Amino acid sequence: MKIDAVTIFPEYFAPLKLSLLGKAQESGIVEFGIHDLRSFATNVHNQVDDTPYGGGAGMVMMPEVWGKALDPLMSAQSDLIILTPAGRRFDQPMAAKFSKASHLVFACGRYEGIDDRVRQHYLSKNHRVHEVSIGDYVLGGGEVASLVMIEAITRLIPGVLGNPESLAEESHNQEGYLEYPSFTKPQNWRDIPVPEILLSGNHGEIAKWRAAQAIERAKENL
Ligand code: 6GU
Repeated sequence: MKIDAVTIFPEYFAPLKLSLLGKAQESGIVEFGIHDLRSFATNVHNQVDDTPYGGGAGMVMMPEVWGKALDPLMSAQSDLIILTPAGRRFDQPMAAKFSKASHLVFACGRYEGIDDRVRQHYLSKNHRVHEVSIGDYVLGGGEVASLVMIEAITRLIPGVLGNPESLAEESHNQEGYLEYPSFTKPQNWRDIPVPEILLSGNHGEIAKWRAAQAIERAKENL
């Protein structure tokens, strides 16, 4: 999979070198391209935003610079993801769908967002365009949201996780991300023992107990 991101803060994407994502890149399963939006600015001050038509607070990112950045990236294989708190909420099923894509382009908005004609233009050229949010809170920009999405998506690509069984087990529960509580050594820690059932070796009963615990935990965290 190829993943491109366009941003005025390329340094935000330094963590892509680490851990799972770093290894996935080294092994050639994913390839990242990080592009500095400002390098596509056309005016002398490298300005990428301007005041909104119709008035109001904040600044809006200008379409011309976004067009220049995105045109060379977009092809028939591309899904354009525009990060915005007004977008559709990112979840595990969406991550699973994007993990089957061949090319993702993340457009990281800052300020009050990107001139809407950028979205309209790529839609009109028959590209797949998605406005996505990662949750009901407002971030300073789409960079961190992109990182969240990239991590959730790439770990679902075959070969990225060292142990494919962890993926298989996750998708066992229909939600795909409901989890039971986990325990490891020692058997007793600060007077808290590991639940007896987990030491029983009875895999049928353990599976039942874990399913019940997962539901209990989900209720508590509602
Ligand atoms: Cl994608 N962008 C911004 N700026 N804030 C957010 C978000 C995205 N998702 C949740 N909050």
